[in-house]
Amino acid sequence: MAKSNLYKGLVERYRDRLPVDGNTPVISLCEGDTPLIELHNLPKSLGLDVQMYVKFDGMNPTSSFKDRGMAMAVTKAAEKGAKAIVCASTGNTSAAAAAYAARAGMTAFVLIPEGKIPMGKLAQAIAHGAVVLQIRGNFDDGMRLVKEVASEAPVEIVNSVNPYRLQGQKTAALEIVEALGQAPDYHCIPVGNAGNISAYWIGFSEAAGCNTASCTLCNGKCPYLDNPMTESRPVMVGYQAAGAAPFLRNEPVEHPETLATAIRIGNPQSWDLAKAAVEESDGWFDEVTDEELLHTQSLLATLDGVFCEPASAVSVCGAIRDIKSGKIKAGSVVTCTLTGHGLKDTATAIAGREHVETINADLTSVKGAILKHV
Ligand code: AN7
Repeated sequence: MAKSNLYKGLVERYRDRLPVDGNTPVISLCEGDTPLIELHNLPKSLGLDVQMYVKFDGMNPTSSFKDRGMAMAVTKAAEKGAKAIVCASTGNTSAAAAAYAARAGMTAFVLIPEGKIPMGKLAQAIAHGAVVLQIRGNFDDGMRLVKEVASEAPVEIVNSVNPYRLQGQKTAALEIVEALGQAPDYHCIPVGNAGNISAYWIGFSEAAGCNTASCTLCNGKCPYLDNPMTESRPVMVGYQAAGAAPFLRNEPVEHPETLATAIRIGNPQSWDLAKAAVEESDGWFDEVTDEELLHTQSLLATLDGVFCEPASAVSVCGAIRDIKSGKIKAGSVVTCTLTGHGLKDTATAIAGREHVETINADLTSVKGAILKHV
């Protein structure tokens, strides 16, 4: 048989950069290899003098970036012979955990905050057969319980406190460097539990052959020092929703609130790693309001045809503001992660908008409606 060119997912793709060997049973749904889309109309219509790209990680198998980390975490759980995994989640982690557990023949237990995850994400967890435990509490309560229960029951934690999650997620940064042929000048990213910004920093650092304290597996001694893919690392900019912005307050937020439910998190687990990423890169954290992020979600969808979920839009939302103010310098290459797909949460996307006209089923009415708009 001819050699197959089938893409087999990021663990195979980056096997030499991930903690796997020939005996590791790789669990994959062909995650990764997501598009890096250059925005044309949005920067033009806002008069932004930068090259702006979005890494659309909503184009993963369960429609969020979580698949990258989950592929690696479930692969390592399978290697250990685990039968069950557990996570707390604002929705996307639970969807990914449910799907990868199904693929691995494991049971997924997911703890979600009651009434605070969108139907798309809940449907995924149910569809893939996870045991869905809705708790009377928020994500941070769930996270605490997951850590406690994992020491008393035979389950592997697959939240990003599991270092294999970050190893899987670093591959997004590697893909960006490969696609651009260099590192971007700035990388903008939504921050909730703060795993992803930490993972990108590991990836960008590895790509540039630099040490970073954030790389928890190589303990600050990068094995790729002699083999860099690019010369520089980007400035890392982390954006949070204003009602759930512990990095701006410099302390946990007890009652986080935002319409961007994915990042409704007050006590980020990767606090130190995310801080280090921002400090080492001369970057910063900032916050955007719900109104601003929903407006940006709509701009992306209507101007450039990219439909991301509300939490994802905070990266582009913050970037727009910082480009306008000159904090992000004119002429820069700016990449923004869009962490999840808009179809995850359709209710929030269309709330309060005049989106449908009802007309009679005759030619006059259809023609009249069209002529009104052109
Ligand atoms: C769309 O699913 O924490 O800063 O439990 O779903 O790495 O936490 C989701 C997080 C951004 C924040 N965008 O990433 C969960 C969960 C979307 C997300 C984030 C999340 P981290």
